[in-house]
Amino acid sequence: MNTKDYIQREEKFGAHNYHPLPVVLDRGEGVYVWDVEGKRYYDFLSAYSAVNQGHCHPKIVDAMVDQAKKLTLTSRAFYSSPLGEFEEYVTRFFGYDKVLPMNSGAEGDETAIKLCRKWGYEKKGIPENEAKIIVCEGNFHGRTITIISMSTDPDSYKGFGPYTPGFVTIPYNDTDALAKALEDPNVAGFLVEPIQGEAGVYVPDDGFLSKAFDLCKEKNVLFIADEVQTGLARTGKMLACDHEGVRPDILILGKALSGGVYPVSVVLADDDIMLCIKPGEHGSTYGGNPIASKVVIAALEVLKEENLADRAEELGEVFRSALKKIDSPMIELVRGKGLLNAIVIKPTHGKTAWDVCVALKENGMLAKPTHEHIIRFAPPLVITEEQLIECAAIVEKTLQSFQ
Ligand code: IF1
Repeated sequence: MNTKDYIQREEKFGAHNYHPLPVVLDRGEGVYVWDVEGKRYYDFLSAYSAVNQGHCHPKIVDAMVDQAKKLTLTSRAFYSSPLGEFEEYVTRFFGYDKVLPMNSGAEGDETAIKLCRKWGYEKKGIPENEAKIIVCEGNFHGRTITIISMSTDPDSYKGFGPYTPGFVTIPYNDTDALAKALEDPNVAGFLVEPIQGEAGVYVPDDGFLSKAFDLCKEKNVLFIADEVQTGLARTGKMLACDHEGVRPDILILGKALSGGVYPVSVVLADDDIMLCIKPGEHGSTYGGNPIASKVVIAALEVLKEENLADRAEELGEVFRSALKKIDSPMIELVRGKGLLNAIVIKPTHGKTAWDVCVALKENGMLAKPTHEHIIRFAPPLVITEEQLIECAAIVEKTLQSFQ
């Protein structure tokens, strides 16, 4: 079978809920992936920042395999030996009283929304069913009905109504609009991405996060950070909020929490918030399972041992300055933080970001457009400076091939 055969089989038997680049991946190691024809690529998507530690990191894979041979799933009807170890490790790692483990990032956001509403009723005294959560235009927090009810992107919400009520939308990076929205006494929380990934690596002004946090505290509103994509060393700090010294009241993590080997998400909060959810009020069959518990400990250890946040900080500067040196009319601008970067493409001769990504693939580099004119570049954080420079040269060669 060749690439075309694999694609045709997926087309025939799989739902058409994606439009992948025409490449069929078969193996991954570190910053590289290989397709079914044996061609090697630099992975500049990292499964949307789930593979920060590099593909198939041996330490994380070993943790998964070892636990998988012993005990994989108990459900939360019983205690299990790895769960407490994971809970202690993760809460100490991020400095919170408690952790609530789930599976996907969307489940992490849904959990945070339930937790925030419950806190609003029990602790802030908001009238039952009146709690509101402020969100930003251009947000992406997942694909469930409640989460798309917050979305301002028709591609996310059109055709899936009716929608969950209780969300107020303000422009991103706008603390005046936030201050105004916070005047409503029924607001329980402000849910925000420290950098908007899907919106095209939209980095807010310096000070936005800390100002927003202060405004929320003035009005007894929970600051909820969705760090599913920006967290875990990706932006040059362990959390993107760390750039401004902001400690979210509720922290949502996913993706690289498991180094891309297993779906795990968590919500972290202190007791006065977390204990608003009582036994039997929330959970999931796989939430906090033994494999997830061991995998997360290994994945977080790798981030620390390999100093991946500092690497992302340093190499991000190198990469952005290399991209800014590229002489191409197609590059409108370069933006990002750490190793979460993007270029905004000015369509030239009718060529779009998609065309550029197909050409990059031909040149041995995988990236994906977000919206029609932005290309996100997010390699595994284990990439070396030499490899990064080589990839910037691939971007230059590819863009110049369009002239
Ligand atoms: C797909 C986008 C990125 C996220 C933030 C929660 C979630 C995500 C900030 C939900 C997930 C993924 C979903 C993935 C593509 C990717 C994505 F293009 F969809 F928007 F990264 F920008 N919060 N983002 O970025 O986590 O439930 O997916 O585990 O294929 O839909 P999830």
